[in-house]
Amino acid sequence: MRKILAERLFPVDTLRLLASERSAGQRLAFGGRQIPVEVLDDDSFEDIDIALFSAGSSVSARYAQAAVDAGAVVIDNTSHFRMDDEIPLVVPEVNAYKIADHAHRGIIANPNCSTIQMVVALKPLYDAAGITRIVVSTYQSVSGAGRRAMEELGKQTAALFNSQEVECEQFPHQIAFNCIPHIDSFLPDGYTKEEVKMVQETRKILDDPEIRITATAVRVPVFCSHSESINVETRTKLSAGDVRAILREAPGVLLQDDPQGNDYPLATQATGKDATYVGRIREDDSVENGINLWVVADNLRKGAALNAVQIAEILIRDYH
Ligand code: 11C
Repeated sequence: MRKILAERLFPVDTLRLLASERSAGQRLAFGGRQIPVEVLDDDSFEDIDIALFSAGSSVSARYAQAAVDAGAVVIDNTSHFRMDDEIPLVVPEVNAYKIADHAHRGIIANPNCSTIQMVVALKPLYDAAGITRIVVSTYQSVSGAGRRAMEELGKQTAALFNSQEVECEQFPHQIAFNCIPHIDSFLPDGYTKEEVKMVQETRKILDDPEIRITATAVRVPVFCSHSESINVETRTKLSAGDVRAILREAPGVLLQDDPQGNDYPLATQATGKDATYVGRIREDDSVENGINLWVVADNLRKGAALNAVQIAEILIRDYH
């Protein structure tokens, strides 16, 4: 978030960094200065206009209201408020108009990273032809599970090359050279919470509770950027050429679809970039109006920090 605020020249007057006792006293760089980390408490938000929360659901549950009470607008990166009917769930390229609804509760929710890149790619198709059904399988990088998970992939890879035992702490199984069909916890119906988030959040953001959606979320040994295979059924027919023409003009999307030239979205190339990359566009002849897409985005940028900062940019541009 600090990096993206600085890169985009966000007009920051004062930046305060709030965290737990454990991090207090550290100094972190911003705008050529070293800013001390302070301990978060109920009085932390005096004179704050925008509070970006990204410290887990329990912290948002405990402190978001304190920020609102002090006069700040909260942009929350956790899942805590996402499905609350009074709280807008926003991806600026898709439903920026919903930012107006922050007036009700003073909070705007940032969706799950896997949802964000899917709706950026699908909204233009939804507007052009309607969407009746989505089948999505994800290939999610370890950075979605945090810094320690990234370290675990590195350590396991090194251990395997040195014929040493692999230790598993962040994932239930070895992640190096493996794919784990398990992200977040399992629910009684056999789906994971990550999969259910993709279903529920997509319906809320596209404002269409009728869309049939099913998801399979898989962790893969990639450090950064999530990839998704998306099969979509539209209400009216779109050819692969139509989809390319629509997505070429779509906000936030970069079309990368030249399979003959071996050119298609890749996690390694999307990392550090802001766009949602779409390629491998094909008609699915097994159903009447089917399209297949391969969608890749940097989960830490568009999937999290960038989306939050884009919301903040619209807030200060249009609402203050
Ligand atoms: C992952 N998508 O890759 C998750 C991380 O609801 O904000 C983000 C979880 C969330 O593990």
